Amino acid sequence: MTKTIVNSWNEWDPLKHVIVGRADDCHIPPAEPALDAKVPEDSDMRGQWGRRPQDTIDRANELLDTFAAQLEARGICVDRPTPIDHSKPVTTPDFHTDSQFGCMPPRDVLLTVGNEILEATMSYRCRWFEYLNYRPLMQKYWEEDPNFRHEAAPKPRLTDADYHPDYLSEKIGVEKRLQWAAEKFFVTTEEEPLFDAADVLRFGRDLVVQHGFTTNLKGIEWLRRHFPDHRVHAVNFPGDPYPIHIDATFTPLRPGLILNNPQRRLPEEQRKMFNDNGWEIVDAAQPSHNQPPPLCYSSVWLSMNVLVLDPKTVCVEKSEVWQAEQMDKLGMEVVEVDLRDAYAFGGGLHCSTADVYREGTCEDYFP
Ligand code: DAV
Repeated sequence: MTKTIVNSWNEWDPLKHVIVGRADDCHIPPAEPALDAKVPEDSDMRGQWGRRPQDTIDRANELLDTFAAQLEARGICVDRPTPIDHSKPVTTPDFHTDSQFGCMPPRDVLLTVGNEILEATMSYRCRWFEYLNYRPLMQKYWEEDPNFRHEAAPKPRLTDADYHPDYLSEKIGVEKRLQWAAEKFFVTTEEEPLFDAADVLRFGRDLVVQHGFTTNLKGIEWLRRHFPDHRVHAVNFPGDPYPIHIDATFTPLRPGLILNNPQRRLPEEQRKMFNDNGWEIVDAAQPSHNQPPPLCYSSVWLSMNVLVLDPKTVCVEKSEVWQAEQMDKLGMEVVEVDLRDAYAFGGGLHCSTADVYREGTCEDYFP
């Protein structure tokens, strides 16, 4: 008898098995082009690097462990990665960086499409070896599930040719950044295919991919050729001056309903597939906070970085009361999860997890 371990086609079918990241040994990596482009100009992180303070690691782990236990209490199987030593440098024939990032957040590295888990190329040098944190799990799934496809996208060179030097100046200013984002002039060049898994949203037969700092057009074309049975759609959100990862911008909750960040609206001409098929795109509620927590890369919009457990149930961060209220109005049962003190490690509830198994099959929502 064969056992199916890996199966997940979208962001909302009933979740049965998931990976939750760990904060162990997470580092703030030294400066490098694509990472610097994402750190807001007024951030407390500019110029800092090294291992994150132990008390923040312990606190984040406490919250991640509690989140995992909450999921398990709902009958969801939870796996955890095995941290490698992130203080080790990354040296290849093409580049060197003095430390790595961590084993958070798994959503950035692992893209689950059906019976496949694909390791993304990544676009930060400090994240080049991040997949190693998940290899023990990938090997286990591979041993136990004869249909599991474990795939890795070609490792990129990540030479200086991958990054636009214009983004390396200290002070660019938000106005200039917004203009560049509108022109789709991002920090990464088209030297070679680059993508982070968290730029991809799964809608059954359709994959919606954000073109931004961490995913370039060649990365999207690579995904198109790699998944020939899917339709792959490139989207971009001109209102975001630091566009990385789609999951604090565009959040499908169930078939027919998507939350969109009101500061990063999907351009009208990219809405056709949703409009034509009766999907509703609603503005997400305002975040509860004016500032991200200390030493955090992400924006306050982690408020909408929710984890959907099934089309009627969603995990929302505990302090995000406006987002929870909106979910309630949209007919979703809200599960509160305390995770804000782990945001600094790379993101919210969606980021901190990666799908292994959701019930359901590959459906065509945009026929
Ligand atoms: O709004 O800073 C964060 C997404 C993290 N995966 C933002 C995007």
